[in-house]
Amino acid sequence: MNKSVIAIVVVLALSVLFAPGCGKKPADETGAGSKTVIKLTYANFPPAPTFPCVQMERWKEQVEKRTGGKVTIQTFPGGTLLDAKDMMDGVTAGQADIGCLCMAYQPGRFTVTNATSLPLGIPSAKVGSQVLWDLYSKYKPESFKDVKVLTMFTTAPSNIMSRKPIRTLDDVKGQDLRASGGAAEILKAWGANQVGMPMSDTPEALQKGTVHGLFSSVEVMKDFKFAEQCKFITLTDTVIYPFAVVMNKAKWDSLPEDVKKVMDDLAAEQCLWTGQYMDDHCAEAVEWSKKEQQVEVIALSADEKAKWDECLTPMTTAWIEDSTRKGLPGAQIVADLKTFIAAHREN
Ligand code: DTR
Repeated sequence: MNKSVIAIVVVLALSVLFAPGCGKKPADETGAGSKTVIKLTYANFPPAPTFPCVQMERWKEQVEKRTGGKVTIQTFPGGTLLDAKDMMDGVTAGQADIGCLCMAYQPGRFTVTNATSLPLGIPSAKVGSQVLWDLYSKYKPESFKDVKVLTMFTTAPSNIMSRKPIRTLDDVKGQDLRASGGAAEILKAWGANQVGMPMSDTPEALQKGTVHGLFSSVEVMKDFKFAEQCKFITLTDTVIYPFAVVMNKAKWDSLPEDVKKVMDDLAAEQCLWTGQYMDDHCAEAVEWSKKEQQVEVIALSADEKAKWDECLTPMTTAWIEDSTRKGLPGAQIVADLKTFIAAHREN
């Protein structure tokens, strides 16, 4: 090899070695032209058309837009990356950068935020989501210390969807109905035979006849086509289910300040957006169920509703006692919840 060839080889080797960022980039960052793109993964447990995934796509779109393409997010609906009960631990361990979890599926783990599932009269997902966010912001519970919380939201209040009509408290007794967390406690208080499982397992349970109905927000009548099997909705308008979107702590710490700001600024807005979407979608799903699936919507008379509500009165007192035993300010949490509900109800 003559000297000039050797010189060219050396120059080429050096230029590769000292190319910007070469050999130092984390595995999830790629150079797009002169710009470094941060790639994040986002896991979710239910199927793509359902509301937790609709809000996930909206968050992704907003973050990508507001960071001017600096961040791209790959979404994994349907439990393809993490499923319902593995979400928190999976994100903490870094199996996904971001994950969406339903806190009601792990009642003992998220005691403070699951207090939103007490029968305190949250009237809508919009109010519920803001109340949950206020509660989280005030108490910053221990259960979230290993992750960054990106947003929170709730479902709309739950109603009973069933194969058989449920018109009275007597009708609900002994019915095999599916629910989780605070909603499960409410079903038990009414005397139903409560069966616990995440929403993602419910289509199969209904199909196989393991359960004859469920207790949830009613948008699932359309999104999961439960209206094909459950021809009755009994309006109880009771309990909401709280959700959280969390990010791996180390991943969060590695993000540039401007990206963190975009995500922080989006937190409360996303919570409100999801609540509003949820309420609108529930109304639409009920209309669809009546029109397309001949579903009957059963409204309880005031006298009948009073009987149902009476069964729930001891629950809040019991929760306060239990949480106080665990060292939490139970009575204060309930008082705060009532204040937040009243404040957001008026907006
Ligand atoms: N009501 C809760 C949470 C929930 C409501 N709609 C969906 C759709 C997809 C997943 C979860 C949920 C529940 O019954 O599990």
